[in-house]
Amino acid sequence: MMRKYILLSSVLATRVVSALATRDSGIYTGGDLSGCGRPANLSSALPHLVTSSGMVRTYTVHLPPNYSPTQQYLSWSATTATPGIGLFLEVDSRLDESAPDKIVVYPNGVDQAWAGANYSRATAPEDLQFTADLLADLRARYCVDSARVYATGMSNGAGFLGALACNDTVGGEFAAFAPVAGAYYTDAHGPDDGCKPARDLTPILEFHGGADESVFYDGGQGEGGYEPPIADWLSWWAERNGCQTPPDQQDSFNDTVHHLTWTCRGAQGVLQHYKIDTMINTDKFVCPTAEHAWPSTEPNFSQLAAGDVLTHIQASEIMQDFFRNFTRPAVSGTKGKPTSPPVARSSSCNRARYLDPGLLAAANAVTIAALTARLM
Ligand SMILES: *[C@@H]1O[C@H](CO)[C@@H](O)[C@H](O)[C@H]1NC(C)=O
Ligand SMILES: *[C@@H]1O[C@H](CO)[C@@H](O)[C@H](O)[C@H]1NC(C)=O
Ligand SMILES: *[C@@H]1O[C@H](CO)[C@@H](O)[C@H](O)[C@H]1NC(C)=O
Ligand SMILES: *[C@@H]1O[C@H](CO)[C@@H](O)[C@H](O)[C@H]1NC(C)=O
Ligand SMILES: *[C@@H]1O[C@H](CO)[C@@H](O)[C@H](O)[C@H]1NC(C)=O
Ligand SMILES: CC(=O)N[C@H]1CO[C@H](CO)[C@@H](O)[C@@H]1O
Repeated sequence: MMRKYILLSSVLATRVVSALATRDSGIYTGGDLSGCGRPANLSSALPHLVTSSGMVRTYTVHLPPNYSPTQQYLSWSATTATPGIGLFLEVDSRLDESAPDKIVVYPNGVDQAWAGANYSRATAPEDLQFTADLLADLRARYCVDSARVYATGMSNGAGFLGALACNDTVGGEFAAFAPVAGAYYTDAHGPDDGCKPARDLTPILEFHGGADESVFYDGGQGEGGYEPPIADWLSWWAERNGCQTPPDQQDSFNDTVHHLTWTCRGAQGVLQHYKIDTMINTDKFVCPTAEHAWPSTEPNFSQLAAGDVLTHIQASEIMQDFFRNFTRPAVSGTKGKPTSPPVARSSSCNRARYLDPGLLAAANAVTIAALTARLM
């Protein structure tokens, strides 16, 4: 595993050097390394506590099984769907398996929700500050490569990534974003709607079900307020990133999966999108048309909750390839100049399913099983 990681990082390093040959700034090297050299308790599955904006916030961490405190690791931060319990997404997305050589972090939302929705208890400034405080805490505990910190999330958690990508301080800590089925409440009114990305290229990969009945593909009044149409939200990011339009489009699986790729300021694939017309390729059960799920070729919790079974694509794998292509550039000299290529109607059925105590209990049982497996 470690050997594989080193190989990967040297491949990345090679690519980084050649991509940067024409720029006067290298990759970001200013990260806090105080957690390096500090032994970690590999058997602890307890959440970490962080006081942020006067609240005690929590997050759990999945370390690589052979974590070495002297090795700098990539880190993924995964914000959850409603209910915003980090472990729910951990089991659901199987990120720990998809990214076994990474530190994967699962922050918990306040009252199980992330900022932006009208049902969220934390405000966007509070959740942004929590993200900053969490990163500081993480770097003090573990050995984190600050040039390679990424964010993913689902639903309400993915919507919060929309706010994060629009933030020029803590948002700038992330090299790339991969929201799944996001409800972008905080970025819903056009390209200049207070969005201040940290750099002139913000790598984003969005996955969305075309028939999502919880966070509508075509936007409108959602469960937590007005949601922008996904095509509009993508067009705003295309504008912010200086992308060529229209994007390249590839249709697959009998024209049910559509992959859009934009070239932005000369860099290919900075903005990408998968529209999945139907999240179902076998049986339907439970609640037949919710389509609000983490795309996976193997059944999982959000699919079960949405009444879906299998999708044609595996989002966790695709986002890993995407993240691998991007590294956070150096702090100076990246904003406002031409860049070289980047481094590297709500369904009550669905909502009810998410909150169904039986399903939650099942999820908790799976979570406990996963944790037990990890302790062994
Ligand atoms: C590691 O974590 C486990 C489980 O939380 C705990 O029982 C154990 O005491 C911890 N070990 C150390 C050395 O802190
Ligand atoms: C970005 O987030 C920080 C919290 O870390 C906050 O203080 C700042 O106001 C935010 N900036 C924008 C443009 O939202
Ligand atoms: C949140 O917004 C939705 C959609 O606009 C609305 O139906 C709902 O009543 C709002 N809820 C609260 C608590 O404001
Ligand atoms: C496309 O549809 C045909 C006929 O329904 C089916 O046999 C085939 O397996 C489908 N291909 C894919 C990739 O889904
Ligand atoms: C990552 O970059 C490689 C090389 O440029 C490219 O072939 C691949 O499609 C990219 N992957 C993603 C998910 O963008
Ligand atoms: C609820 C559910 O189906 N969870 C599954 C998610 O995927 C993992 C790995 O395949 C399964 O072990 C879980 O049971």
